[in-house]
Amino acid sequence: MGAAVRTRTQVVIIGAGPSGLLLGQLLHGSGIDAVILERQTPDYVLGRIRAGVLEQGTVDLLDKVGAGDRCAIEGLVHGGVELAFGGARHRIDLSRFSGGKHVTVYGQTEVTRDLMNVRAAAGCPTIYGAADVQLHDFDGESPRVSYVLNGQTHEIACDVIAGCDGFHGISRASVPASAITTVERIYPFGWLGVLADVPPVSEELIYVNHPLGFALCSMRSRSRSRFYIQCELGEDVADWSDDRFFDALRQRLDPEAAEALVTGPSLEKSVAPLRSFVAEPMRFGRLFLAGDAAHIVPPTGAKGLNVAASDVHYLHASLDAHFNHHDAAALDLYSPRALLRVWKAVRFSWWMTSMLHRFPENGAFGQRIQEAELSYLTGSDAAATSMAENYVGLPF
Ligand code: RFL
Ligand code: PHB
Repeated sequence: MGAAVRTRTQVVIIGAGPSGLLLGQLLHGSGIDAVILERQTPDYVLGRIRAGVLEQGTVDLLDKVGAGDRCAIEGLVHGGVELAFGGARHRIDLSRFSGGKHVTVYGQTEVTRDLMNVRAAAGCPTIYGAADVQLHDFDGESPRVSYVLNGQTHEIACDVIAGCDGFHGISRASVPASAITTVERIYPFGWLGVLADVPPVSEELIYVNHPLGFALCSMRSRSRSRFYIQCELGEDVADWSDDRFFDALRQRLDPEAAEALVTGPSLEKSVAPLRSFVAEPMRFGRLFLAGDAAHIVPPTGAKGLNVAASDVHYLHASLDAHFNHHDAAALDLYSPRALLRVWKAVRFSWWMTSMLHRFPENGAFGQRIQEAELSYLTGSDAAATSMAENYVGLPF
């Protein structure tokens, strides 16, 4: 291997998931140069089926970078969600209890595709297939990032590194253990998810608490559904035929929803573990973490992608003030501002998870307490208001 190819930019962004792509376009809009390094290919990134629910703040950020047109047309606006327990469904009127707000159902795959397209149209550089990404000297004023592409080593000098490389990325792992505090809760179950080209069970999402375990009927469009059921940790998808999955789902639904469930061949089937995780602080010298690189929430509150978007909003604000307004204190503001909102999303996601899943160790008492909480939530304006303002998204 010959000498490294050396270049320079203002910000190196590691990871071309939604966090990295959104940050890249916000920086572009502020005239700040950035290069994105992504380990995988574009098709691999687009193949991950994940989030489905966008807060208005996330939609506004997509609009701001010019990536919101398709979401405005194809996104499904939902003013409520349904909670099912004790064999019946109850609607939480999100709009009524949040002063007229709503969420938009639009898949993460499509968010990523739209961001990729605006980035390509703007001619901004993303390097896919970047192997062996390494972060250097971010404790000083002149950080560098090296990577290998097609056998050639490259090195980019920069002012700031943005670690947007997800939970298993290299950025957080590069921070000395003595400089970082992490807290974690691993839940004793996972979600088995299926994507299928069948119409949704209902107009809105149905979150189900059932003695057999949690279930969720979500959607991507009027003809494509996304379903989840609570499963054992380490469950092998190979053991779950489509028939077995839909039978287990149907058992957890109320009679009307079970009747409305249309089944069809799965387009995708996967198991996800459930975890709450926060790394603090979110800044180490000239390295800033955003999105899943810094924190994970269980998907029950639909918060992961949305809190990634608010991180990116705060990080962009700090970088804009630093580069364009020479504000010496701006970089210090990022981590404390972002963490305030992160912890509220962590709390809400933990609460939704605790209320809706079967925890074997809590037994019959735990199940009855959950049903009492759901009954209170669906019968009290005060409780419904608290859920609604969190579900539609706290302000940022
Ligand atoms: P991502 O999406 O993981 O992207 C990180 C990118 O970094 C790349 N990478 C590297 N690149 C270079 N060098 C390295 N060493 C690298 N290591 C990693 C990766 O290839 C990848 O492309 O993180 P990001 O951008 O922070 O985005 C976070 C969201 O993906 C995540 O929070 C959500 O998907 C969470 N989530 C949900 N969030 C919601 O807001 N609403 C939902 O309804 C929702 N549902 C979900 C979810 C996550 C789920 N799973 C599978 C975890 C449902 C599920 C089942
Ligand atoms: C999804 O559609 O994938 C989805 C929706 C709501 C959640 C989690 C996932 O809480």
